[in-house]
This record gives sequence, C-alpha cells and structure tokens, in this order.
Amino acid sequence: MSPYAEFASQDVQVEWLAGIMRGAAVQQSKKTLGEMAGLFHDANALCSMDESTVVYRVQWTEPVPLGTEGGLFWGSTTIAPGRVGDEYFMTHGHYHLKRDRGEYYGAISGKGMLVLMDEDRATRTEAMFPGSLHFIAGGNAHRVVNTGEEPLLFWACWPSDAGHDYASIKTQGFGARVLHRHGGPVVIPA
Ligand code: M6P
Ligand code: ZN
Repeated sequence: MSPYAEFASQDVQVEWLAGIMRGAAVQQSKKTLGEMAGLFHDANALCSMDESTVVYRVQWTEPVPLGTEGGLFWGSTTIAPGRVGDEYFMTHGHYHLKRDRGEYYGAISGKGMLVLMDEDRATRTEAMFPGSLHFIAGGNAHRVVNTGEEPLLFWACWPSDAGHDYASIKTQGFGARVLHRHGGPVVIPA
C-alpha cells in the first residue's frame, strides 16, 4: 500500500490566526525552561527562574510515517515572550538529519528573528513579523527568537524524511545570539 493512502482518512482542521490544529492526528509538544538548560548563555539567570515555565509549544501532523521520502509535515509553533537574563525566549533550533532538506516558516503574529546557520557556522538572521515568509535552504540550522512582548506564532512545513539534529546545536550552539541591549534586540556573534 502507498504510504500516502492513509492520509485520506486524516481529518485535521486549523485555526490559522491562532496557530491551533484540531483532530485525532494532531501531535503536540512543549518545551520548558528546565528542558532548555544549557541553551541560554546566562546559566545563573536561568537558575533563578521557574523551570516549569513553558517557552514554546508545537502542534503538528505527520500524514506519513517519519522518515518517509516524499511526504510533508505541517505544524505551528508559539513562543512565549520572555527572557533568560538578556537572552530572548527561543526555540531549541536544529539542523535536519538529512542535511539537504529545506523547510518553510511563515509568521502570523508577534515579532522576532529567524536565526540561520550554515555548516561553516556562518550565521545570519531574518526579521519575522506578521506575513513574513522564510525559505530555509537545506544545510541551514534554524532557530526562532521571540524579541517582542507578545507570543510569536509561525506555521512550518518540512519534509517527512528531514529529521531533527538537536545534538549539534546542543554541543556547538549557533554562531550568534539575539540579546536585549539598550531596549531592543541585538545580534551578537557567539
Ligand atoms: C517548527 C518546525 C518543527 C520544530 C519546531 C520547533 O515548527 O521546524 O520541526 O520542531 O519548529 O523547533 P525545534 O524543533 O528547534 O525546537
Ligand atoms: Zn527544521
């Protein structure tokens, strides 16, 4: 049987502006400050915060099994506003395990930055704002930082065989951090 046949029976609805997905096939996860220890540069600031604070939530659907070539996954991410010391709340960030796989991000509400890093650690940012669309080319690690005072919501579409390489980010980080300086966000080489 085709790995795509099952999708016909999936029933997922989205509330585009709220970033909410509904249906039996919808998966969800959240990331707390405690789970993100080591990713923010100010470990002392993190210690004084409630480790159960939710930094971001993700909802997504996998219409074909993870790893299937030729499928696409779809999901939303909502990053809370906040900072650990001078560093804005952000996603973990990842490369794709299959490095040549790309992805789309599209922002709905809030404001922030998409941090992109190639395999030579060259790092750049793109502004995220309602209506911004971001093509993440294969080979680029990607992280989203919420620099605003409201939740930052974006939709994403990625290949079902892309996979997530979190270990490289955990050990090596990104080539830049987005920090709150003089009342606003500044990109600082790391
Ligand atoms: C987007 C997609 C997902 C990713 C999520 C959170 O929705 O890229 O694949 O899981 O953002 O990002 P991260 O996995 O880096 O925590
Ligand atoms: Zn990705």
